[in-house]
Amino acid sequence: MVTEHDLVTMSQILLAAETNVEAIPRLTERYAFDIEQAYRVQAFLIDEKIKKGMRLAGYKMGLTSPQKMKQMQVSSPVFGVLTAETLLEDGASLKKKKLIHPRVELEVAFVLGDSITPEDDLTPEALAKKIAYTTVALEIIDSRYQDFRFTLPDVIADNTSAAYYVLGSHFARLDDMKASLLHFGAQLWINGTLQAVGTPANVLGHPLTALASLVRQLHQYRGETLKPGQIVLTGGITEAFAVEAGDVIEGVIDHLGSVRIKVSE
Ligand code: OOG
Ligand code: MG
Repeated sequence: MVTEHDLVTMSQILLAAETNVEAIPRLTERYAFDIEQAYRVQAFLIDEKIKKGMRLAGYKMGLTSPQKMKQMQVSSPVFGVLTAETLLEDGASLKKKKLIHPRVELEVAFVLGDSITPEDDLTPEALAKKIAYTTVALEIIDSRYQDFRFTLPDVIADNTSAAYYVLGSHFARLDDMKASLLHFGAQLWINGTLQAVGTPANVLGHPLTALASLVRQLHQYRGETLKPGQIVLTGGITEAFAVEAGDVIEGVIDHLGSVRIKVSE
């Protein structure tokens, strides 16, 4: 059994891996810990970042599509924390050497207009009313584990591989749209080549279902609720792709616009 002290040590090992840009062996090879304890490690890690001056911007859901679950061999949706400091501007350049083995994902992002608690009606219809804006996002993930391989507790402890994220510059209102998000097409382009296609429906049947899952898990593992203005990434629509210096990556979702990032050395 792991002690409280072990959980803090694990968060420090993960933070050092991130700072030193150096992959580490999976923590589950050294410590036996469960999902609840993994979320405690994640919380210690985030507390440390907040102490250093970073600010909470929202949350990310991960492993919410069959495409991602299959690629990572982990089949439970998980959540992580987004900081304001890791939000890149649309069109920005990402320095590859700051990361271990970055991959890019195409996602739907929500900006909340209202708070959301587990007592609220969490059906997609009710949740849609609590969304201020919806846009397309790219997430840059970077597992701190060797070979980008992990078990469920490992990836939760590692803040679900969060590194950077970019939001599109077009903010759509779901209720202004005639068509349903579920019928929109999504495309990921790398260097002008269509790398993958999908639809927001890949994400647990509806990205708003991923939001509902976040509300429940956040309450269960953190005792927290969502607040207006927070950003929520709902999880990769397709599998993730390795990024290389020189790449120009563009995500497009019908009616939500596009988002772009350049990768430098
Ligand atoms: C875990 C994070 C997954 C997503 O969108 O599915 C994730 C990983 O695959 O490294 O962010
Ligand atoms: Mg993601």
